[in-house]
Amino acid sequence: MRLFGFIWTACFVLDETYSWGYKNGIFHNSIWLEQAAGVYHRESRKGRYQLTYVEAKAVCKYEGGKLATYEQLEAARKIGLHVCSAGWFDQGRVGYPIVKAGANCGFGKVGIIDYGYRLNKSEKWDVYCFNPNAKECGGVLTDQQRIIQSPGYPEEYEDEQICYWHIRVRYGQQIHLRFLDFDVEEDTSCLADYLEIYDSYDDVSGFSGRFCGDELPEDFISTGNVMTLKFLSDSSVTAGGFQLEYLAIDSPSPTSNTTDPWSLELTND
Ligand SMILES: [Ca+2]
Repeated sequence: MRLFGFIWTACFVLDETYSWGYKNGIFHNSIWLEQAAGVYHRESRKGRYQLTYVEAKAVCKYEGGKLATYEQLEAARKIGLHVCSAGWFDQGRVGYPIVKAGANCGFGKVGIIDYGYRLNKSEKWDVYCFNPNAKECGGVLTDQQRIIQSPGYPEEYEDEQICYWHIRVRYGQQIHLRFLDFDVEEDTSCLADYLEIYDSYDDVSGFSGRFCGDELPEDFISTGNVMTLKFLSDSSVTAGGFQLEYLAIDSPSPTSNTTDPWSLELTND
């Protein structure tokens, strides 16, 4: 069944297939970006604004979803989906959800920035899909200490997961990350499934590492009071998942050695 769907999609988006490509016999398709309320934004692996309407529909269908409707996109926006890229949604409409007004995006407006129903369905945009069965994970974390784990842990994570954890602790603090368990589909460049660390509040700047396989990554301490973790799994082959813990620590002053209890634990051992 899965194979049938795969073949059907592969024929449907043949051009895309070449650019997305196979790797180790696994079909790697487009890139998951943001997700909220079952709505997620995708762009082609070729880059931004590369999907016609037909291709956009095929991208959603391949993952068991559909193009999002205006109402679904608005519901997702209301809980924080903010994306500065126009994508196809239901009935050949194009737009994007804006939560926070900004000069560079959305013409200073808040809401669905709606380009309307496109007459030319060959125009190329990104896409907004809806799949209520895609498991949600991630979130904005502000606790002083917290365990973070892959969806479904200690069970294996599922295919096609995307999780963003944005950690923000008090100003003047840092975030000490410690891995407790780690098992993510192994692949030489970690292109299939991976966990990424960003020393920043987004996944644009501050890239600090991408991890897969079953070797426990080393501890990581943020520069400032924010950090982002991104977990992505592709459409096949899962693994045991991961569990890690973060702890907010007071940034060491130039005169004292450290105020990080985890470092003290290590020293005392
Ligand atoms: Ca995988």
